[in-house]
Amino acid sequence: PAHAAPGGDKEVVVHLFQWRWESVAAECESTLGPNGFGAVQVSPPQEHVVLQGEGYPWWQDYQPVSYSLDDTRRGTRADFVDMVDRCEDAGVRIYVDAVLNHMTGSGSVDSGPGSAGSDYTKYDYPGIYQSRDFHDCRRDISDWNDKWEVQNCELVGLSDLDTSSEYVRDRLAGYLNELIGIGVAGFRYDAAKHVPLADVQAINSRLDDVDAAWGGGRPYVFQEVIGDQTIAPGEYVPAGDVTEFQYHRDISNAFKNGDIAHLTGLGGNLVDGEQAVVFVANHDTQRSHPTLTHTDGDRYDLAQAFMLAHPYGTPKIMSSYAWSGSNDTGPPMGSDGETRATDCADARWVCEHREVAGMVGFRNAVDGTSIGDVATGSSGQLAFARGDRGHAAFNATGGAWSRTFDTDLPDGTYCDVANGTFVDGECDGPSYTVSGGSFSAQVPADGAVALHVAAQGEGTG
Ligand code: LAG
Ligand code: CA
Repeated sequence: PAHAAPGGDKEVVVHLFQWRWESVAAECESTLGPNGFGAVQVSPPQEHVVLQGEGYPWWQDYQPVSYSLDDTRRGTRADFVDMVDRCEDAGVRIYVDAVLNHMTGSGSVDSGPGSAGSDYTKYDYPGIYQSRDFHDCRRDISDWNDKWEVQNCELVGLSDLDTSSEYVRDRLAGYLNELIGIGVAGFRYDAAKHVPLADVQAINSRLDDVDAAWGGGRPYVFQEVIGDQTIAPGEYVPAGDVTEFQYHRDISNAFKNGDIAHLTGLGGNLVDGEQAVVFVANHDTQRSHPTLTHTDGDRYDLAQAFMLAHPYGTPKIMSSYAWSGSNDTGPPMGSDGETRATDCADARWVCEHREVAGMVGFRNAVDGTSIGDVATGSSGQLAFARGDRGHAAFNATGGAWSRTFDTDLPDGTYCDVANGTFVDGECDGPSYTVSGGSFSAQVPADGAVALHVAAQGEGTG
């Protein structure tokens, strides 16, 4: 293929939004590796603007000042390198959120220094880019039906790189290759539809192969393409996987409305699952289209669990911090805007990926199977087999769902990984017995039950 598949037999990605590098490393060791997560999407690691007058918003990161990794609000270059190494030792890849389309806009500070001390003004980044490296359309995109404007004018006023230039392509690829040299295994291309496909492909063609630890092949690339009437996500498939926003809308609405019984087949109009990165919510939709987010509690966790159990796409789990008031509010931070270490016991860090950690093993164990026996109750209830390797039931209603499910699972005692984890042979959730091709379960209100062949044994929960 033109591009790599996600992490081998472990494809689940978690977005540890705004986490410090040392906190990501600790999470790889304590939780992500042991539960079988394949990769972490980390927030942009390049030097960014520092907007004290705007309260150090989270979106500082999306305004690059240089490609220095020396000092972001999440740590130093040494911290970043240490994170990549420690996650690799835990079997977890790092995917970097790569901002390729633009540099800075305007804000409370229109000129430097950036987070690592570099001087800049809009269209002038000494030693990196000067005015001639930016597109000439120096105004906001106004007509979103005009593809030329979408790709050549400015996205929310951000200086738009002339990605048709060989120099700019070399610069961008140089940044990505430095990351690959450190051991980064893949990238999310931010705002990919604002970069012409040919330019994305020209950048891809300059990339090195990944570290031997990850098989030495092509880096995994997934592109953020918010499809609309002008640009369909499928257009970017030749350059890598694409984010499937229609899936996000369908799934979050279905779970919000308790209307999930029809979801085995999903809807039409989705890109091929082999090329789709899927999610219930991301850091933008949880702010701008908060259909179903961590603030919805169990119902949202249930949707993320369903996504992990259903075979379509490469699942990306969101891990958020809590905020109130303005959507600009940054993560827990010190008075200088430096992000604090994550503490999942502190309610300011939501850590919702931990609520579905057991389901990651389910996804890994049923790899290669399709949906088998389907059972429904009310419109809010759905259960399905994944071949003879797994069986899961989802209940998006306010009352328990009790029934006996026909299954192809072999006889035995299974850990319920929707309500616990299975690590090193230890099940800390409840367990169920399959006998003669069926099991009986009481699926909790706004909850699930999930059994798979790689998690067998008596539970303690
Ligand atoms: C993305 N994907 O295409 C990111 O997922 C999204 O979070 C980024 O927007 C966007 N593209 C640009 O990389 C975020 C915030 C914006 C913010 C922007 C730049 O959602 O609100 O814009 O990052 O920091 C901010 C202000 C704007 C202002 C702009 C330029 O909110 O009002 O015009 O900065 O100064
Ligand atoms: Ca552009």
